[in-house]
Amino acid sequence: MKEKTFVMIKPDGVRRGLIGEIIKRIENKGYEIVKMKMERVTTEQAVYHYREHRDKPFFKELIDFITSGPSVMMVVEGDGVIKGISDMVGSTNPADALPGTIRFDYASSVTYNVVHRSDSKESAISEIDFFF
Ligand code: 3AN
Repeated sequence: MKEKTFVMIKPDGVRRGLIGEIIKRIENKGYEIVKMKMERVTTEQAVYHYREHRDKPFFKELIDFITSGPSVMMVVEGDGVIKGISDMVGSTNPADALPGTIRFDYASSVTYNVVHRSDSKESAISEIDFFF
């Protein structure tokens, strides 16, 4: 079933010149990028986006990082794209990510993990609505 998900190349991915590599993986898989923009996430957006982590000890580091430079935001469409992109991105902690996933191949830590992707149908709908 055709669906849409939200993907963001985080500031570490942009700084390290990984935009092309990540887009290539998405397109090679046959998914379609239907919207895309490059923008710095504001503090207000970051606090809302990561609200479920607001009481965690890493919250400030997370907000400082995600607002530290421009990110590339995309809406990606395809059959089963929410799970497909989650599988392509890999586990939150790169130490647990499988070889061949973006986070295994490029992420240096759980904070600097290169890409965000929606983790469910509900979050895909609300994140697309929030960022586009
Ligand atoms: P994902 O990015 O895989 O959806 P979430 O939503 O659990 O993972 O976490 C959002 C972000 O919060 C992660 N990408 C990471 O930057 C940060 N984060 C999550 N857990 C930790 C942790 N234990 N230590 C530091 N940062 C964390």
